[in-house]
Amino acid sequence: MQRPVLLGCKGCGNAIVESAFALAGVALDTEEVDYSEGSPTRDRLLSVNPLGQVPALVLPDRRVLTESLAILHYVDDLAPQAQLIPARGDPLRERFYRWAVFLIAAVYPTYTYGDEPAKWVKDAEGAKQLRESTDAHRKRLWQQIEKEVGAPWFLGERRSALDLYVAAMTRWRPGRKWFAEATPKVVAIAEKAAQLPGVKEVLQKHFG
Ligand SMILES: N[C@@H](CCC(=O)N[C@@H](CS)C(=O)NCC(=O)O)C(=O)O
Repeated sequence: MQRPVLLGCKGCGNAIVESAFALAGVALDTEEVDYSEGSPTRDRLLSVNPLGQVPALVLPDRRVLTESLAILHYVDDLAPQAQLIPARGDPLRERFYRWAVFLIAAVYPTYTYGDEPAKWVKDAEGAKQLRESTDAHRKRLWQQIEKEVGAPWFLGERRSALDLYVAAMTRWRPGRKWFAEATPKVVAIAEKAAQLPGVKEVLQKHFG
């Protein structure tokens, strides 16, 4: 049977959805692309996702799914036993969505605009400021999350895909040392999630 193909790059957000596939035991092929301007694989990525972002999933019938949360829904539909998203009627469902969308809509864009700030502003001084302001904003967002998380998982006793976001995103800027000092509860969740079957191997592959 043909498998879905996940376009992504080493250490990128595709690690989150790859972890979900692994945890759910759903077979997947991966394809390495580099989203940078001028890269030899950028045209391929744009042909799948005109936004030029990963993760992007191509289903066996050629339908395309972009956006990590949409892809997680696809996996959750195939394998609800993986406990990625609290089901309808579960009182934790609203909390799940609040914080999943917070991670995607508030935290993730600090990278979109901060990773390569020169793309968005006129000069080097503007780029420096944008990098600094998005880095500082991200720290405030994570500190807000630190006040909200449960234990041992983000939602408390119940595991969810939020733990997979945290496991991958705490490997990004501002770096593990900052997270350990400023957000120890978040890091405890990340470390626990990194031991989940399948997830461990995916994180090892992406982050060493
Ligand atoms: N909202 C998207 C964000 C995806 C995203 O920003 N991915 C980064 C890599 S981790 C990317 O492709 N950056 C390149 C760009 O934005 O041009 C999601 O949740 O999947």
